Amino acid sequence: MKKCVVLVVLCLVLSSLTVCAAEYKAEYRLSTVLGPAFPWGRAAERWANLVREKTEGRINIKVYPGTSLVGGDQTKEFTAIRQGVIDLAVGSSINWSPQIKQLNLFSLPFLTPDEKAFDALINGPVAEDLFAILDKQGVVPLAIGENGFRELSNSKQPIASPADLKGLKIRVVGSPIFIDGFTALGANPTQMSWADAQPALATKAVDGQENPLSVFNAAKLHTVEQKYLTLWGYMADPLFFVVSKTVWAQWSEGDRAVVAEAAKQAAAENLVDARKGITPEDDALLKEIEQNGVTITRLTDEQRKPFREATRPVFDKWAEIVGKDLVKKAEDAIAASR
Ligand code: X2X
Repeated sequence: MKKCVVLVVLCLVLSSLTVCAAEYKAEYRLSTVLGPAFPWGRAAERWANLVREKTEGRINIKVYPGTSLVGGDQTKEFTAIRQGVIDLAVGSSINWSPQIKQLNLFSLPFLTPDEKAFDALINGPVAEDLFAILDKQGVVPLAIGENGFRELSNSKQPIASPADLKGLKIRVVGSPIFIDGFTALGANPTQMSWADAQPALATKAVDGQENPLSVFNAAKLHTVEQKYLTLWGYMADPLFFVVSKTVWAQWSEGDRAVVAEAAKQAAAENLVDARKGITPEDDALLKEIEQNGVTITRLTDEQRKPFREATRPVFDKWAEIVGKDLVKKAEDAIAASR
């Protein structure tokens, strides 16, 4: 009799384990644009490793950089999460803006003056609103990190005024707000994926691009003719750590908590990583870029003004698209951060 009870219990345990195993996938696919040479890719790896460790391998996440799950077309990443092609992502607001117009908030030219202002956006009521929007769109948002302030580089000349930008062919990212912004500044913007951008710079098919300094340096853009860099800080793109709702529903309550906690930890570490070496206290990354032969132009507030004025109509047009209330909330949060 005793033996029988033991056997029944054993069967129950085993069958529940089998059910568990059937519900969890052997591998969960996490999409990013940049790989582990960059803060962005490191953040994704960190998230995956923390989850693997803390779930004792129950949730096994593999990182797919280069948005390889959507053939490198980063503007299709968000749709692919909704369609179940991608299980998790650490994604930039810029790449998801074609599907979620409110994410263009971060791309409004010169909305966000510095990291303090950026922090006010990713921590307060603005982030809450955006999380609610993402949730409605079919993903579970868990944390926000940062790609970084996007600075302008080119192969032709130092840029200190919109006139210097005139006619330059600039590679821009997925959302049409960038076409509008660079057109307003007199440049000739052309949209392409990150994968296409590097060969286009190398062959001088385009003159310039804009990306955070950590990306500029790790991608060695000085080796693809990018000799001039302007620090204008016209926007920074956040990175959203999300899980597909379908996948989320498969996980136990306890595992969800682990995934959420790990996302928060990876995002907090990413903020430190993404900002390293580009502050007045620690400018090691900037020095390295200069040592690579790049001329850096640092815009003064006065020099930034004509850029801001030229892009104001773009700001106003896109504030309507984003939603006036959300923009007002963002402006209030930034003002309070001063
Ligand atoms: O494509 C870019 O420029 C990048 C890597 O910064 C983004 O994915 C937004």
